[in-house]
Amino acid sequence: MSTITYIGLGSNLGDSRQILLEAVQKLATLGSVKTSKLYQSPPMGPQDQPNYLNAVVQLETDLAPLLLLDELQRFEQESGRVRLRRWGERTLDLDLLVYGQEHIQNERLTVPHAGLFERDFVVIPLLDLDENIQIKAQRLKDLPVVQHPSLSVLDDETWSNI
Ligand code: PH2
Ligand code: MG
Ligand code: MG
Repeated sequence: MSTITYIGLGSNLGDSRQILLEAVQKLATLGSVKTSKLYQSPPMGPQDQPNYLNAVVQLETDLAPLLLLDELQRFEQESGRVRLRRWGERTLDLDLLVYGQEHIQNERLTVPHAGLFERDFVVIPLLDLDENIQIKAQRLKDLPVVQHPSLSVLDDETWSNI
């Protein structure tokens, strides 16, 4: 039985657009994917780091949550992941945001992702994929971050060619 999941993609080191493109192609080996628009977003956390490219992928997959997490971490490593500091610059970040309706809390994983509701670079791309999406009974389009987003669209849904 397959599950609808959402994966957050971020990069602000290296050729970020190419890195995210390759990440989408790898995610497509795990199930069927749809991509949000591609965004440029000012850094949350330390301000002395480059802007991020951000997007969200909807992935319908048969993988169980921790097996999916293993794959995401493998893809991060394969991209030559560099992570210099907490909330700091990185080559590729793949965050498991949502896994069906499940609430998961263990030493490796918190799903739905903590802090999701405050991050415009996650909420706005999620709304591209499902304008009526609800997480923990919260309609994302009603969230305050939707009113004054700080991110800008770099490209429409066709950026990944998927
Ligand atoms: N990721 C971080 C820290 N800060 N800022 C933006 N705009 N986008 C991100 O994806 C991001 C961030 C660590 O994962
Ligand atoms: Mg992250
Ligand atoms: Mg992460």
